[in-house]
Amino acid sequence: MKSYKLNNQNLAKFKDQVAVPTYDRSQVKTGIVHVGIGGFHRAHQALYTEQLLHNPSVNQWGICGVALLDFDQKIYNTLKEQDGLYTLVVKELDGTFTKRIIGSIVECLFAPEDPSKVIEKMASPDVKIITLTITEGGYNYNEATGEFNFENPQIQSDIENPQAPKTIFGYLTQALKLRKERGLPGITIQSCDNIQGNGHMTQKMLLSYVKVAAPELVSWIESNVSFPNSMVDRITPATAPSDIVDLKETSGIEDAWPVVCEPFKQWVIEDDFATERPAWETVGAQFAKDVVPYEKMKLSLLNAGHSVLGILGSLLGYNTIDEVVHNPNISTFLKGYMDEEVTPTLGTLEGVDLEVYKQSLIERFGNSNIKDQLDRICSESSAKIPIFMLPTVQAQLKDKALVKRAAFVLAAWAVYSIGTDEKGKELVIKDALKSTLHTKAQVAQKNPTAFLDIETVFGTLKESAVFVQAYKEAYENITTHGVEKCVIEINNTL
Ligand code: CS2
Repeated sequence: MKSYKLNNQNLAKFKDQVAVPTYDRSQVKTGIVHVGIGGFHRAHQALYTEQLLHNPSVNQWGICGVALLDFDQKIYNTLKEQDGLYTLVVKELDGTFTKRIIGSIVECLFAPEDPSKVIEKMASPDVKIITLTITEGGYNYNEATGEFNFENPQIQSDIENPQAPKTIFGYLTQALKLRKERGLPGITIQSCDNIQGNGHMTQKMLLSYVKVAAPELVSWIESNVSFPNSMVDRITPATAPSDIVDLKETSGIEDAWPVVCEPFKQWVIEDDFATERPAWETVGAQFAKDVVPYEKMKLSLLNAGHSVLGILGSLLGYNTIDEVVHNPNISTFLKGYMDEEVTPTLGTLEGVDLEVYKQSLIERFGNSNIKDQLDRICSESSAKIPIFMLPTVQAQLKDKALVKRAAFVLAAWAVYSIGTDEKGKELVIKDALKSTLHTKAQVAQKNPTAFLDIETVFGTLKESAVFVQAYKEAYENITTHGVEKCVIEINNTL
């Protein structure tokens, strides 16, 4: 099949192959600045917004995608080259692929190249919402103190050089300063990261920073900026080189960075916007008064479920989530974890059938077309575990209830952090705390609880004698018998 580069000029060539934007992109104004244009944003919010822009009366909600870190240069260059266009490939359960070219990212900025452009854009009167996918670690939260981490050298640099920020907190502060000085209306800052109370977290962290960096701004923010919580969901594995080739060969689209994802998607947003907001509910999102229960359910079942499968599966030598969940011993273990250690902490969730939800997760994890890599799941575990798993452990400990499976997974993480799987193959570990995890994991070989000393991850968990006992037992068992035998034993006895 003849193929063409994906860009504005060639867009019409693809319309017989896949869905393309049929609205006039040149007429779309930027109403949203989004920071963090990775796969998840492009599979989720940018798609909802794409669908919205097909409504002829909507042209004010185009997205300006901001690449914040040096590391993000590649996606910036790609999107710039492609006029912001990219292909979303949904890998259906039956093995077919549904493809669609997305045009909702109408502008792109690379922050390290020119910070002032990003600050000006965030301060533009047309921009009503700044959305974020900056990852769990991006919020600069210290698990040990429960506070903002002022020790971070980048934060110190932002305080000293406010005009050339490096972190999201520096950018937001400068932009809000301009908005206040120019007498502009308030703005909404909406987190789309996997964090319990992600809006509250953004608000708390930003205000902590502003109190030190620009105290005169605090009361303006308190009265003019809103921080809605939201629950976001769509499994989006990393794009594989074969996805790029496949798209070119089957649809004639030369896209340097398409996004692949599962069919399921969900977005529940707290209806708390400072000014106008897009009618995302017309394209499948839900607006709710209180999203906290939905967030809790999703983080502690889906995301924690991923971590369980990722850590155990990596030690067993698997590569993708579907492979692990198709091992019946592991899926029974996961089901036990969900039913006996997570469900009791969730209370009643109005309008949600938890049994159906848990079953649907096992099915989604089992989608063998999307090949969700364990390396992706286990990356940055030091930021994920405290959010996905530890609140559940703490709640269970408080109720004097079961923590055995969670303790087992955390002990397995300590073994994983040594750096090789059970067959001796090296593990690819990507984590901001990689060297600390590794050092503690090595000490843990003689003294297993040394791993729990990492306070920024575990907080005060090691003070629980009940937990420590379960963890130590699990550690000994894993290193003596291997993960699978232990899992079978737990499945048979609990
Ligand atoms: C995953 C998430 O990163 C992870 O550990 O659990 O990226 C997950 O795929 C998404 O949150 C799904 O909505």
